[in-house]
Amino acid sequence: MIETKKSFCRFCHAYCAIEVDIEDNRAVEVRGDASDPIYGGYTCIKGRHLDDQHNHPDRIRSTQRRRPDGTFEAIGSEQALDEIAAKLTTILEERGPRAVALWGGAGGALMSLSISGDWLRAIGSPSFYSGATIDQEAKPVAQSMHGKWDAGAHPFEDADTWMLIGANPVISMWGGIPHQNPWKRINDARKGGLKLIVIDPRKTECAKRSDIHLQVKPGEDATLLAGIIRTIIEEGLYDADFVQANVQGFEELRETVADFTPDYVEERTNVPAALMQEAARTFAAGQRGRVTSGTGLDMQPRGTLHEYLVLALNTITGRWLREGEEVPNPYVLLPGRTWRAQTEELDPLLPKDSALESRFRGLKHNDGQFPANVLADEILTPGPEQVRALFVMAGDPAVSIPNHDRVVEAFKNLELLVTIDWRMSATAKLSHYVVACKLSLERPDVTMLPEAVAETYGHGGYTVPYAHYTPALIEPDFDVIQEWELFWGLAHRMRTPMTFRGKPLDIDKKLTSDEMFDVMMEGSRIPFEEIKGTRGGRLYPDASIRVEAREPGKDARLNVGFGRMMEDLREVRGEPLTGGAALEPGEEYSHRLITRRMRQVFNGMGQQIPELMEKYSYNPAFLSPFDLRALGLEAGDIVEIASKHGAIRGVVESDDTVPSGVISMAHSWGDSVEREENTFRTWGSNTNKLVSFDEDFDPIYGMPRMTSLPVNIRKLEGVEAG
Ligand SMILES: Nc1nc2c(c(=O)[nH]1)N[C@H]1C(S)=C(S)[C@@H](COP(=O)(O)OP(=O)(O)OC[C@H]3O[C@@H](n4cnc5c(=O)[nH]c(N)nc54)[C@H](O)[C@@H]3O)O[C@H]1N2
Ligand SMILES: Nc1nc2c(c(=O)[nH]1)N[C@H]1C(S)=C(S)[C@@H](COP(=O)(O)OP(=O)(O)OC[C@H]3O[C@@H](n4cnc5c(=O)[nH]c(N)nc54)[C@H](O)[C@@H]3O)O[C@H]1N2
Ligand code: SF4
Ligand SMILES: [Mo]
Repeated sequence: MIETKKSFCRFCHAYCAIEVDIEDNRAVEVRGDASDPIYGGYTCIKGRHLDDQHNHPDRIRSTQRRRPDGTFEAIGSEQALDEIAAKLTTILEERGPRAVALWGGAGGALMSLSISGDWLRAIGSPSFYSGATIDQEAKPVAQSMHGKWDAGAHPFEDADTWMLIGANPVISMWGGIPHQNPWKRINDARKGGLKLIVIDPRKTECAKRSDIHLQVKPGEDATLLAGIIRTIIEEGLYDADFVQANVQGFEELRETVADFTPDYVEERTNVPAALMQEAARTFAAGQRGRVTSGTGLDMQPRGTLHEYLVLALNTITGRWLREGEEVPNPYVLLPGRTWRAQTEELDPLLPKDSALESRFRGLKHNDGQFPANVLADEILTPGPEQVRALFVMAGDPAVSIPNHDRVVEAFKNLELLVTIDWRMSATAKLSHYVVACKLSLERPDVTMLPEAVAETYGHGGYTVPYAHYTPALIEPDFDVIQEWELFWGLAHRMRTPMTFRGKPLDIDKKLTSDEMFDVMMEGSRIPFEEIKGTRGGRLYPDASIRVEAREPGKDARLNVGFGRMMEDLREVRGEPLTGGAALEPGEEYSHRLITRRMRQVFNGMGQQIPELMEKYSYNPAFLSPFDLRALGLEAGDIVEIASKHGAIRGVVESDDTVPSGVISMAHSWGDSVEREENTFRTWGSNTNKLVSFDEDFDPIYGMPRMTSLPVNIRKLEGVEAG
């Protein structure tokens, strides 16, 4: 008999509300839940194939242990935990806690991220690494220099203008447009008069729906943003009252952007001066709405400066909520708080003198982690600080991080590599133990991540007070565990006293997942019992929660002229112009490689599911039809793409959304490691062989140039690709 149950999809962070048909303890069909108040039945192709992920023939149904000959054998999870705990005890005794590291990946739920971090702290190790430092760490770092407006920003719902930079929400479910059916959101809002401005080198799905598209040259957003800010200031289009009452550093900003004249901006960014000015005027003329951004802005060098300019632009145009306004999302699962029309001054997230140093490139521990930049070197380089054991939780760093070859060499060098995943990822294949995990429909969960993400990144979560609790829908009859059980199981065996969310965790009595959530949700604005008792997603509005007045004595101001950022901007103005794709005069590069997200996958997730691979089973190298002709190429041809740091092979595809001189490709493809060189039609090409941590990286969190990367493209004849 088929039974239909409500849940939410966790293939990506959008958490769409779904209905799942279950037959004999197996998911057989997944569709959107049309009754949900905010998703309204929306899903994407990945979500509709969630059942194929759960029932995948290659799914690992028990923990795998590596044999000396490199093959794997199934063992029980309890035995694996005994063995891992024993090995770890030896490493900790011989080397100390810093030798044990953790990679927190993008496939993890909030609970697993929380407990894995708590466990690492409990064993005394600072060696936490995650995708954040090769993603959008620029956002919290920039905010720490600018300050935080306690009441939050204008929501999308009542916006009359929106500016989207380096983000493509209709594909990524990220970047500032609410992630519940962003396609429809944009169309409906534009019908209501919204003016959408998109800044992206590519005519993306969002750019096609914009009123103004600034097709910036990759890597030149600092100049473009400075030009927009200059236009707004020079023409007196800023919110003078807000600036006077709440802002500092305005004169420094005005002086620093003064040299970014429209002509200079046009010459450097390829955006016509008049169009840049029109975008600035259109944005400033709006009363509601804001500028938001995605990875395209942050993966260039100077991501922090870019995000700082985004904040400055929002601030000088007064895009923050004022006293008396209703708080759009006063949170549901996070604790309730007051929302005030005042600035919270933050401690700048610059590595402190006292912070632990990595041994490489002057990078330090910051914001609770070491930069991904140094992970491979910390493993490979002998010394008392050397990392000898690594836990990979819901990530695949063997393909997702730059300096691919060095990362693979490092992982092979570890004494203990433990990965928890549902499949044999590239990292799993290099591991000593691969702990088989439960998948989303097999565990209870809550929609807390979108609330927490909004706190950290300023957008990306819910803009309305929505929450959804789902019980586990399926009870697997094979030996899979949840991530938290791995870390609890180690603490239990190694007698490590630990806390969970700041409260002592009993390491002798194992709670259930639901009981763990009870601990996690203590203090939620709406009692967790009420949320748990509700089937499906629901809104928990409270119109009485309004932005309150500034507290007496709270006189901090939002800072739009932070010294270090102004210095960086002056440095940008001093850079030589190259005209072409090269960064330095005299270098020869024909194209800049830019990042891209593909609808069918979420980073490396989905590449294993045949139903998702019908259009592309690899990541094409998208080029403009003009460039294809100029290079003597046809769609389907094989090319070599070479940066200063490495070369890959790929399959070209014609794409008229890509401008000439640009190549657009998705990351986290290529699988592994021991593959034949020419399997890129099956497995894709790993762009992280082109990116290097060694130069051109952010000095605060080590993120290298991952977009706007100069490359050359060459046709390869006679290469057979599988
Ligand atoms: N060149 C280049 N590199 C990039 C980027 C880029 O744009 N260009 N983007 C960067 C960004 S933004 C990110 S976030 C990182 C991502 O880097 P990672 O987080 O390291 O990579 P993912 O592919 O997201 O890995 C997710 C893993 O989780 C597994 N998984 C899925 N569901 C579950 C589950 O329920 N439990 C467990 N335990 N595992 C699960 C998947 O099988 C997959 O192996 O990559 C970064 N790397
Ligand atoms: N379907 C799908 N969804 C995903 C993912 C996925 O792999 N697939 N990955 C998830 C992850 S981990 C993340 S972090 C988010 C990211 O979400 P987004 O940041 O929205 O990611 P993208 O869709 O790649 O959009 C980035 C845009 O930046 C543009 N860009 C590249 N270089 C430049 C530049 O120099 N300047 C400017 N102005 N723009 C530039 C690209 O053309 C692209 O359109 O998406 C998440 N959602
Ligand atoms: S956008 Fe797609 S993958 Fe993401 S949660 Fe919704 S259905 Fe799942
Ligand atoms: Mo990401």
